Amino acid sequence: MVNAIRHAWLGYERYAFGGDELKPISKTAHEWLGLGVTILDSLDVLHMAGLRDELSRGIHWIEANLNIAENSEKISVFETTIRALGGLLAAYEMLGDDVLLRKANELGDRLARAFTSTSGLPYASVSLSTGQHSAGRVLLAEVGSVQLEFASLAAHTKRDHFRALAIKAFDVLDATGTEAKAPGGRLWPVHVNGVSGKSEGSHISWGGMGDSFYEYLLKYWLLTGKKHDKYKRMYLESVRGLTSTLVEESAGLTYVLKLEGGHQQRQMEHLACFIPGMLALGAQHIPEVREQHMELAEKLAHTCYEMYARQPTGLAPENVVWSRGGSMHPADSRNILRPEVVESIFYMWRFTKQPKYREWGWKIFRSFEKYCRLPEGGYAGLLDVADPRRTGKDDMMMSFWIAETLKYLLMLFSDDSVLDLSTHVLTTEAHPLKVLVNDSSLGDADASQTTLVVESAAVE
Ligand code: DMJ
Repeated sequence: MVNAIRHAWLGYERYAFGGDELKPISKTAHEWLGLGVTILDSLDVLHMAGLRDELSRGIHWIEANLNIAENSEKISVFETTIRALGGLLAAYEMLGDDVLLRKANELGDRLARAFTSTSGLPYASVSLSTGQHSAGRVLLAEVGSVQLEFASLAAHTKRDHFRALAIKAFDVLDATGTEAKAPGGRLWPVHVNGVSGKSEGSHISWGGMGDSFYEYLLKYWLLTGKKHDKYKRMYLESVRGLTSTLVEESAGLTYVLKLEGGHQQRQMEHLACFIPGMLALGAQHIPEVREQHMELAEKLAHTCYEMYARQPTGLAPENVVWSRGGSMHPADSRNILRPEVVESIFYMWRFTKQPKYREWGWKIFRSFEKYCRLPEGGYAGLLDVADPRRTGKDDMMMSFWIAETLKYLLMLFSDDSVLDLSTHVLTTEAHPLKVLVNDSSLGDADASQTTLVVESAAVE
């Protein structure tokens, strides 16, 4: 796995260093955040993989070239938070290099200008130099997946307003949501009015636009030492909504459907395959649902693996549909190197130690090697996973390929000591953040007393 991480990084370094992402076929950079985001996203995994020279070149670039204050385009608050801020914070925790925290603090200050709407929900995009921002509708996953990074930043900088700004979104969203079939179940439409904070429309999805909001309810509760039971409650309500309203079984496969205008869509995105990992993680910490959530996690992990195993390339499409006859077919045949399936396989391995999970992960890795690796450096997504010929690549190496997909694979094939899940929580971009205790939100009188200490033996 270390070889794969090095190969991906060296391709980026050779052709796109300082750009956001590598276009490995045209051998240029793809720009969209203007932050050299592959570098920020990769630091922690370079460290975990022991790639010291590569890591020090990345840090040197940050010191010399990461110019946050001159970044004038409006950029996504969510993507910048999960990839850039999360990457800086996790690397700071691992390496203790002050330059990383200084950059994180500066980035946090500039992103904070997006949290000025009347509802308190962050605007979708903001210019880091001018503070100009977008307006209008926001997405559930975007406003509901910045809380871990901002809470961790608050603890490290002892500036609690970062945490307070981000947590507002959860509190606003707690006043919305729709009832699910089961009593006590709740689901949240993916569109939210940025001004009023109210849900809009009836599009409900645990895939794109919704996904990491649900993940962050659980993970915020874990990150803050399991003391904010409100978020555990919201998490359990959401899983009750999921199980009662969105889970179906067909031809031996359990899957998660979507709702559009009240109608069921039997379509499951690769993105939704984070769910088994999330359920398995939650099950370790919430004894009253352990058995039920682990059972569903196992079934969904199997479906997600089958999304890979049933393709001629051994790689999953972006999404699949279930036909009337009950079988599963690709709907969007691309594979863009996403992590969610190996993410869930990693959690299932950690918590069950069943060898099949390593076998699944290895098969998936071999397929990525066979179809996506480019001889001169880097990896590219596939245009059609049903086409086993070795052409048809998409000329993109997304930053989450190194940050997430290869990191989850590295952890799957390493000893558990590579990352202690009782003292760390992995963000939605797979950046490990230390569990916080004694943060000011826990009722301590003085925010300046905020401390960050490692919580041990948190798994019950
Ligand atoms: C990543 O940036 C994050 O995992 C996000 O939550 C969803 N999309 C990509 C990976 O697919």
